[in-house]
Amino acid sequence: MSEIRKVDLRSDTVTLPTPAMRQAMFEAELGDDVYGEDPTINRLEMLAAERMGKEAGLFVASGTMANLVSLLAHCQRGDEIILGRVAHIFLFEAGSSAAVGGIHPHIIPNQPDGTLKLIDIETAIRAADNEHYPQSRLICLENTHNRCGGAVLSPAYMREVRTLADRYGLAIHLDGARVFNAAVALAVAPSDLVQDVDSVSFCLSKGLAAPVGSLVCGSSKFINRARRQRKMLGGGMRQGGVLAAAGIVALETMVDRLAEDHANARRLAEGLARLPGIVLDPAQVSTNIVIFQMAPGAPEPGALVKGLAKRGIKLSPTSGRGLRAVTHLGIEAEDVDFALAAAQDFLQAG
Ligand code: TLP
Repeated sequence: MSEIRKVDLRSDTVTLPTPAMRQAMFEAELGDDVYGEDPTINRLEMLAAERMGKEAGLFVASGTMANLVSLLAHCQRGDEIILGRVAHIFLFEAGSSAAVGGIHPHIIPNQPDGTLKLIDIETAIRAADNEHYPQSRLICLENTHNRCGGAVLSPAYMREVRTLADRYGLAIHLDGARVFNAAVALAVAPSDLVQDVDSVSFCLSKGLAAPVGSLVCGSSKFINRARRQRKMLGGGMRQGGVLAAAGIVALETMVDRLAEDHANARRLAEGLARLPGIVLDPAQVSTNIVIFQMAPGAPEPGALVKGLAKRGIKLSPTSGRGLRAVTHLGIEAEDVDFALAAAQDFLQAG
């Protein structure tokens, strides 16, 4: 009996470290990071800062921790952050900024392209001299935008938000969990995409395929504050160079191949858009995330997830009638075609 093919499209977080990463982990030079003495972590932090065009970097356990230490380093208790209604920080980080930092989220609509309208941001900014209000402190953006189907924010848009933020004395944090996908899609250096933000977080453990870890980058002063917050959260890394070693391989060798994930996502989107009952505009897919809807009257998203699981394919429901499929290392064009054939089979046969 031939083995059933497995195609896991739930997330790019499911990627496994490459043989080169495992080798680098095995050979990593280590020390105690809480004394600042893990040479591999120090190297990764410098490399990350250099790629982002910032003064310093900080290695943390996850994207969630990267965002949290950033927000804690920017804000005091009672301060307000302005962010999109479907921002990852708002939807999927267990309310950590409020729970841990006493930070008040002020959510405004995300446009389908992941942006926040400048007028909406400006309207959300509080008058600084009115004691009734929390103090507006920070604008949070996300690039690529997860819930907006991997949408890419352009350097020109970032510049506009910077100009607005400067008028009101606000800082900007970018949740750049997938900022390398954005950079590859736009064919620009990541530093060009983040030059107008005060802090950026990005993940090694998504499309870049490292096993664990994220970075925060910003000014040296900001990173010193973030390092203290990381310590407070119990995130000191000790001999974490075993993980950082894989991160260095990720940054040095895994960025350019993200273009393959984008091509496969486009292939998947074009195929899905041709199937009955699926609502999707493939032109909206510019990176590795495909979000689509089941039309009214078509099977429920949960039924499609189950039907595909039986055929060896995993994807995730989002909300309402939505579903998400993510391409990544290990997903080839043939896997996409296999998933499309299975979806067609399910939609025809049930
Ligand atoms: N996103 C995960 C899930 O949490 C939904 C995924 O599968 O996409 N920012 C953004 C934009 C993210 O997409 C994620 C992870 C994070 C932050 C958090 O990263 P981790 O999972 O490392 O805490």
